[in-house]
Amino acid sequence: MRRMAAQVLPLNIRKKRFGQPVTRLPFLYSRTRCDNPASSQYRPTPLKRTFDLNAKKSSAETSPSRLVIHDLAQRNGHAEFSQDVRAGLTSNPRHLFPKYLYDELGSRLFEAICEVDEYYPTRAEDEILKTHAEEIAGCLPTSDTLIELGSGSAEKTRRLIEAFTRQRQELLFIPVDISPTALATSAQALLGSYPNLRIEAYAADYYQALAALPDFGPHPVLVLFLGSNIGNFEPPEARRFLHAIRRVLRPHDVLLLGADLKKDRQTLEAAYNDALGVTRAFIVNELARINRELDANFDLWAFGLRSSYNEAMGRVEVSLESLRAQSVNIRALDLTIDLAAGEKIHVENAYKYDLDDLRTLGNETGFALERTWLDSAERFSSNLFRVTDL
Ligand code: AVJ
Repeated sequence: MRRMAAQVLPLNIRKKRFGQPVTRLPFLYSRTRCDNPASSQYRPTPLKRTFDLNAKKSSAETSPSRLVIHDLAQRNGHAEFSQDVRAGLTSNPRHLFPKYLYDELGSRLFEAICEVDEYYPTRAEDEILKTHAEEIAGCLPTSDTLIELGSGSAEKTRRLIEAFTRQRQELLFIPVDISPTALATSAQALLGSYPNLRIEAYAADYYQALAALPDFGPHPVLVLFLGSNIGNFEPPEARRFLHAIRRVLRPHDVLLLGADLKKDRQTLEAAYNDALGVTRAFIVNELARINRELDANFDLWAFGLRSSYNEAMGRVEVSLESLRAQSVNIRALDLTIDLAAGEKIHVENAYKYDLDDLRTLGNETGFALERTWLDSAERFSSNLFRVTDL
C-alpha cells in the first residue's frame, strides 16, 4: 500500500461524561486516508457522538496545536470485526477476540474494573510507578519522547509524565489505543494538566501504529507497554509483538513492560470475577456490541462469566457460558448459531509471568532485562528492557 496521507481536520469536541457539563476544546484531528478508493467511502461512525466533523473552522486549525489524533482504527474496522466475529462464533470451541472489548463503553467499563477491590493489577502497577518514576525517568536522562501502546485512560502514565516533565523542558507523548474516544478523553485531560506536553495520538491496533509512528528524533525514546496488556497475547504472539517493537527501536531506546505475576489461584480468579459483576459487564459488552453493530439478538442475561486459572498454562481463561440452550441470530452476517446449555465462548486469556519468563521473552526478541521493580505485595512487575542486537 502506498504511503498514507494525513488529512488534518478542524474539530470541536463536545464530551458529555456521566452527566457532567459539556466542555469544548478545539484540537486537530487527523483522519488518515489511504489511497485506496474504497476507503474514501468510509464514515467514522463510532465517533459521531463525540466528534463533530462538520464543525466550522476553529482557531485550532491556524494556531499550532498540542494535540494531533491519527485515526487509523476506522479503516476496514467494520469488515474486520464482521470477519472475526463470524470466524470466532463458528469455530469449535467458539471464541471472540479481546481487542473488540474496547469500544467507547468497554473502555469505560475497563476503567471501572480498575476500581474494584478484587482487580489489583492497576493499583499495584500504579504503586510501582509512583514510587519509582524518578528512577525510571533517570534511566533515560536525555529522552523527550514517551510512546505508550494501549494507553487507555493513561492515568498511571501520569506518574511517568510528571517525572519526565520535572526533569526536562518539553515532552512528546505518543499514545496508541484501539479506542479513539478513550484517546481523545485522556489526551484532553493530560494537556490540561501539563502545559509543556505535546501529544501525537494514534487510534489504531498495535501493529498498525508501530508501522505508522513518526521519526523519533535524536534522543532516546521510552516505549511503555503497561497494565499487563502483554497477558492477552498467546506466547508466540507475545514474542512476535515484542520483536515488532524491537524493530522500530534504536540501540539507545528503552522498553518498560508491565507484567502481572503468577500467584495463587484464589487471588487471580477473584480479580477476573469480581463480586460486583463489573468484569461480567465488560465481557458481555462484546455481545452487546455484536447486537448493535451486526444486528444480532444475544440475550445478555443468558450468559454467565467464567474465569478460571489454568496453572499449567499460566493463564486466567475468561469465557462466557450460555446459561441455557439458545439460538442467536446475527443478521448482518446472515448467521444463526445454536448454543447448548453450558457451552462456552472463550473471550480472553490473561497470561501471568514470572521473572524468568520475562527475561527469556526479552532474550528471544532482542531485549535484555535490565531492572525489575515490584509493588510492596509483590503481585506485579515493571520491567526495564534495553535493546540488544537482534
Ligand atoms: C487490559 C488485558 C490487562 O487481562 O487483566 C481485566 C483485561 N479482562 N479483566 C487483564 C481484563 C478482565 C486486562 N488487560
